[in-house]
Amino acid sequence: MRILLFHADMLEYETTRKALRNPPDPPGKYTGGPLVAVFVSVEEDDSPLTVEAAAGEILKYSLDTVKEDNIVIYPYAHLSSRLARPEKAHRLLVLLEEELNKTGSLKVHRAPFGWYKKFTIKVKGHPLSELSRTIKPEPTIEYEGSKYPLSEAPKTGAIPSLPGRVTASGLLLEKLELFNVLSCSSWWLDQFSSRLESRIIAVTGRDRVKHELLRSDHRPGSPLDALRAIIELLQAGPGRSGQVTVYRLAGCPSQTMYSLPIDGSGEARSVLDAILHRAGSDSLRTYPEGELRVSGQSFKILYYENSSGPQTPIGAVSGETVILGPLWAILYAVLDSEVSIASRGVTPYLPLWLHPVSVALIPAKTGQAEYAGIIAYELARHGVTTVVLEPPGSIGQRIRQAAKYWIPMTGVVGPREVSTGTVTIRKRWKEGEQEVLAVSELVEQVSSQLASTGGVGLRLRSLP
Ligand code: A3T
Repeated sequence: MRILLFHADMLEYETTRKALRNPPDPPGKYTGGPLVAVFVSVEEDDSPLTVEAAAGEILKYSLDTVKEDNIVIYPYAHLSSRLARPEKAHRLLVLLEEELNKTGSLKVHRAPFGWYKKFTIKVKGHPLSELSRTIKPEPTIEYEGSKYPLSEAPKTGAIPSLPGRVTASGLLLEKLELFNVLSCSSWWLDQFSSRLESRIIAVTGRDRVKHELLRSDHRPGSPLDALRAIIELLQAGPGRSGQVTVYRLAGCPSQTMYSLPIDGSGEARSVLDAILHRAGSDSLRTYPEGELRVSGQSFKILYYENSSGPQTPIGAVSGETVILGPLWAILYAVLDSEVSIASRGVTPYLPLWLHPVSVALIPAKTGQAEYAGIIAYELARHGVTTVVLEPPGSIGQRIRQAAKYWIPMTGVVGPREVSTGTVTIRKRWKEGEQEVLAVSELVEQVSSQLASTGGVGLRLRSLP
């Protein structure tokens, strides 16, 4: 999201004509001041989290910097070349208005969306009266009193060691490169958790997901510990019926938990099924004796189970609510189910929507690195996170490197691909096959598969 902030004596606008066929807001005009005018371009990868961050910036500017409580939000499609589609842009601007109104101490006006407008602004002209900000969608995390963007948060032993009850394939898990990556890098965990979150949003169809950062000294060592801590906080907090809540423990991404309402439509079950995409619902069980009592309320523990019996507790169920998590327990379950499938000789894989990196591009020689970079840029622009694995290393070595990380799609580009504008693609879930795709076909295929879960779209030079 890009914003321009103006501290002005006066703003006057009037809609002139429609800029969209069906503008979501009626036409209108406004004259007022003094005020803070916020010109906003909503960008493709913005989310409610971006809105939260933008509201924070606007409040800081208005209340602390220029001490002005009159705010106009002005949709302005000219600050970015990566604009969000109108429907999403409008939704997020309405959300921004609501966020600002939450303080209760501001007068907030939102100018009509989807119209051409004539406007006059009289900017005050003092040094801080014009400001521009780029708001990144990345959430921040608080750790030991300081705020960090998630990707720069201090690495805090990301996944705790295996809990008492080791899964049948637990030993195998520790041999997995992917598992080792997960246990030492919070980048991967953060990416997993944001994808899981997008999936939850996609399945539940709710775009109003609430984030709660929990300040707690508690670093739960077992999933049951973590569940108990979340339930206690849930009970202490205000009622949040019908809402999807994502709880993060400060500085500890692996402990992220999700609370979902069950409203008759089996949403939580669909989310779980989607997560354990090949294991199926019969791998998730509650047991009569598996009960967690917190302040008199009883929660049934939801276990992930494989062929050797109940394994990791993956959540708790009570009344109208399902609590899923912590994140690391969910990941254990997913990896465990894939590894048991792998023990039958099938290649394990994560669904495209869950894996933090969708495509690995492998230029055969440095001569094709630039072409690979262009494809990576195109993919990232469409929300597809891509890594380019450049030489040194033979093609085979680099294909194996991508495979160690279970990257769902690998594309090799050599001189023939460069001259024909194509990529030779291997898909992890279609072992032994390869297909030659035009770059546009690849972009279309991957981005449409990711569309329902909102890709992140990063371009990586090496694997974090
Ligand atoms: C104008 N002020 O810009 N972010 C913000 N606004 C958007 C977006 C987006 N991603 N997409 C569409 N109109 N709009 C006027 C000028 O006078 C809105 C916004 O109101 C924009 C209009 O739709 C056409 O793009 C043109």
